Amino acid sequence: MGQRAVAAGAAFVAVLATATAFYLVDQGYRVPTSAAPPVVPEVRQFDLYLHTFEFGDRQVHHWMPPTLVVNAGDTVILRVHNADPNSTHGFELGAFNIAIPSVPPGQTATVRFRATRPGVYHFGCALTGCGADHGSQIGQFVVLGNGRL
Ligand SMILES: [Cu+2]
Repeated sequence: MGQRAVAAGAAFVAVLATATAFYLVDQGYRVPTSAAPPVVPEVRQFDLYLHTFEFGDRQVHHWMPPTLVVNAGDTVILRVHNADPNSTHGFELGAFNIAIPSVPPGQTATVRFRATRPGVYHFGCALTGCGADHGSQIGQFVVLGNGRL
Protein backbone atom coordinates (compact mmCIF):
# COMPACT_ATOMS: atom_id res chain seq x y z
CA MET A 1 0.00 0.00 0.00
CA GLY A 2 1.31 3.41 0.89
CA GLN A 3 2.08 5.89 -1.82
CA ARG A 4 0.63 3.84 -4.68
CA ALA A 5 -2.73 3.48 -2.96
CA VAL A 6 -2.81 7.20 -2.14
CA ALA A 7 -2.00 8.07 -5.76
CA ALA A 8 -4.69 5.69 -7.03
CA GLY A 9 -7.18 7.18 -4.58
CA ALA A 10 -6.30 10.70 -5.65
CA ALA A 11 -6.65 9.74 -9.31
CA PHE A 12 -10.05 8.19 -8.59
CA VAL A 13 -11.23 11.32 -6.79
CA ALA A 14 -9.98 13.48 -9.67
CA VAL A 15 -11.81 11.36 -12.23
CA LEU A 16 -14.97 11.42 -10.12
CA ALA A 17 -14.78 15.22 -9.68
CA THR A 18 -14.24 15.73 -13.40
CA ALA A 19 -17.13 13.44 -14.27
CA THR A 20 -19.37 15.25 -11.77
CA ALA A 21 -18.38 18.62 -13.20
CA PHE A 22 -19.17 17.45 -16.74
CA TYR A 23 -22.46 16.02 -15.52
CA LEU A 24 -23.46 19.30 -13.84
CA VAL A 25 -22.45 21.37 -16.85
CA ASP A 26 -24.34 18.95 -19.06
CA GLN A 27 -27.44 19.28 -16.86
CA GLY A 28 -27.22 23.05 -17.08
CA TYR A 29 -27.18 23.10 -20.84
CA ARG A 30 -30.46 22.97 -22.66
CA VAL A 31 -30.77 22.84 -26.41
CA PRO A 32 -32.55 26.11 -27.27
CA THR A 33 -36.06 25.13 -28.27
CA SER A 34 -36.78 28.57 -29.68
CA ALA A 35 -34.02 28.32 -32.26
CA ALA A 36 -35.44 29.06 -35.68
CA PRO A 37 -35.48 26.16 -38.07
CA PRO A 38 -33.57 26.59 -41.32
CA VAL A 39 -35.42 28.94 -43.65
CA VAL A 40 -36.50 27.48 -46.97
CA PRO A 41 -36.76 30.18 -49.63
CA GLU A 42 -40.28 30.79 -50.91
CA VAL A 43 -42.01 32.80 -53.58
CA ARG A 44 -43.89 35.60 -51.83
CA GLN A 45 -46.43 37.76 -53.60
CA PHE A 46 -47.66 41.11 -52.40
CA ASP A 47 -50.25 43.58 -53.56
CA LEU A 48 -48.94 47.01 -52.71
CA TYR A 49 -51.28 49.97 -53.06
CA LEU A 50 -50.44 53.64 -53.14
CA HIS A 51 -53.44 55.26 -51.51
CA THR A 52 -54.35 58.89 -51.33
CA PHE A 53 -56.59 60.91 -49.05
CA GLU A 54 -57.39 64.53 -48.35
CA PHE A 55 -56.42 66.15 -45.09
CA GLY A 56 -57.70 69.73 -45.07
CA ASP A 57 -56.20 71.28 -48.18
CA ARG A 58 -53.44 68.69 -48.32
CA GLN A 59 -53.34 65.51 -50.34
CA VAL A 60 -51.51 62.72 -48.53
CA HIS A 61 -50.27 59.45 -50.03
CA HIS A 62 -49.27 56.25 -48.27
CA TRP A 63 -48.37 52.69 -49.16
CA MET A 64 -50.62 49.86 -48.04
CA PRO A 65 -49.27 47.72 -46.51
CA PRO A 66 -46.56 50.08 -45.27
CA THR A 67 -44.17 47.24 -44.40
CA LEU A 68 -43.31 44.10 -46.33
CA VAL A 69 -41.41 41.27 -44.61
CA VAL A 70 -39.65 38.41 -46.39
CA ASN A 71 -36.82 36.00 -45.67
CA ALA A 72 -33.44 36.30 -47.32
CA GLY A 73 -33.43 34.16 -50.42
CA ASP A 74 -37.15 34.57 -51.10
CA THR A 75 -38.34 35.43 -54.56
CA VAL A 76 -40.59 38.47 -54.27
CA ILE A 77 -43.38 39.32 -56.67
CA LEU A 78 -44.71 42.82 -56.10
CA ARG A 79 -47.86 44.01 -57.80
CA VAL A 80 -47.74 47.78 -57.42
CA HIS A 81 -51.15 49.40 -57.74
CA ASN A 82 -51.57 53.12 -58.11
CA ALA A 83 -54.84 53.79 -56.26
CA ASP A 84 -54.48 57.55 -56.69
CA PRO A 85 -57.22 58.41 -59.23
CA ASN A 86 -55.58 61.67 -60.27
CA SER A 87 -51.80 61.36 -60.38
CA THR A 88 -49.18 59.10 -61.87
CA HIS A 89 -46.71 57.64 -59.40
CA GLY A 90 -43.81 55.22 -59.56
CA PHE A 91 -42.08 52.69 -57.37
CA GLU A 92 -38.48 52.18 -56.40
CA LEU A 93 -36.56 49.94 -54.06
CA GLY A 94 -33.06 51.23 -54.53
CA ALA A 95 -31.33 48.60 -52.39
CA PHE A 96 -32.33 45.94 -54.92
CA ASN A 97 -32.09 48.12 -58.04
CA ILE A 98 -35.84 47.98 -58.58
CA ALA A 99 -37.48 50.92 -60.31
CA ILE A 100 -40.81 51.35 -62.01
CA PRO A 101 -40.61 54.89 -63.43
CA SER A 102 -44.34 55.46 -63.71
CA VAL A 103 -47.66 53.80 -62.93
CA PRO A 104 -50.65 55.77 -64.27
CA PRO A 105 -53.74 56.30 -62.07
CA GLY A 106 -55.63 53.05 -61.53
CA GLN A 107 -52.92 50.98 -63.19
CA THR A 108 -50.75 48.12 -61.92
CA ALA A 109 -47.12 47.24 -62.59
CA THR A 110 -45.40 44.06 -61.46
CA VAL A 111 -41.78 43.40 -60.52
CA ARG A 112 -40.10 40.17 -59.56
CA PHE A 113 -36.75 39.92 -57.81
CA ARG A 114 -34.81 37.93 -55.24
CA ALA A 115 -34.34 39.38 -51.73
CA THR A 116 -30.72 38.41 -51.29
CA ARG A 117 -29.48 40.58 -48.42
CA PRO A 118 -30.94 40.76 -44.89
CA GLY A 119 -31.72 44.24 -43.67
CA VAL A 120 -34.33 46.98 -43.37
CA TYR A 121 -34.74 48.97 -46.57
CA HIS A 122 -37.01 51.73 -47.77
CA PHE A 123 -39.11 51.81 -50.88
CA GLY A 124 -40.79 54.86 -52.30
CA CYS A 125 -42.23 56.64 -55.27
CA ALA A 126 -39.92 56.90 -58.28
CA LEU A 127 -41.70 59.85 -59.87
CA THR A 128 -40.26 63.08 -58.54
CA GLY A 129 -42.81 65.86 -58.51
CA CYS A 130 -45.84 63.55 -58.32
CA GLY A 131 -47.15 65.55 -55.39
CA ALA A 132 -46.16 67.81 -52.53
CA ASP A 133 -45.60 64.79 -50.28
CA HIS A 134 -43.47 62.85 -52.77
CA GLY A 135 -40.63 62.54 -50.25
CA SER A 136 -42.98 61.03 -47.66
CA GLN A 137 -44.31 58.28 -49.90
CA ILE A 138 -42.11 55.66 -48.29
CA GLY A 139 -42.51 52.20 -46.86
CA GLN A 140 -40.27 49.54 -45.36
CA PHE A 141 -38.98 46.39 -46.96
CA VAL A 142 -37.64 44.03 -44.29
CA VAL A 143 -35.51 41.03 -45.22
CA LEU A 144 -34.97 38.57 -42.36
CA GLY A 145 -31.82 36.48 -42.36
CA ASN A 146 -32.16 32.99 -40.87
CA GLY A 147 -34.46 33.97 -38.03
CA ARG A 148 -32.87 37.33 -37.30
CA LEU A 149 -31.79 40.48 -39.06
CU1 LIG B 1 -45.62 59.54 -56.03
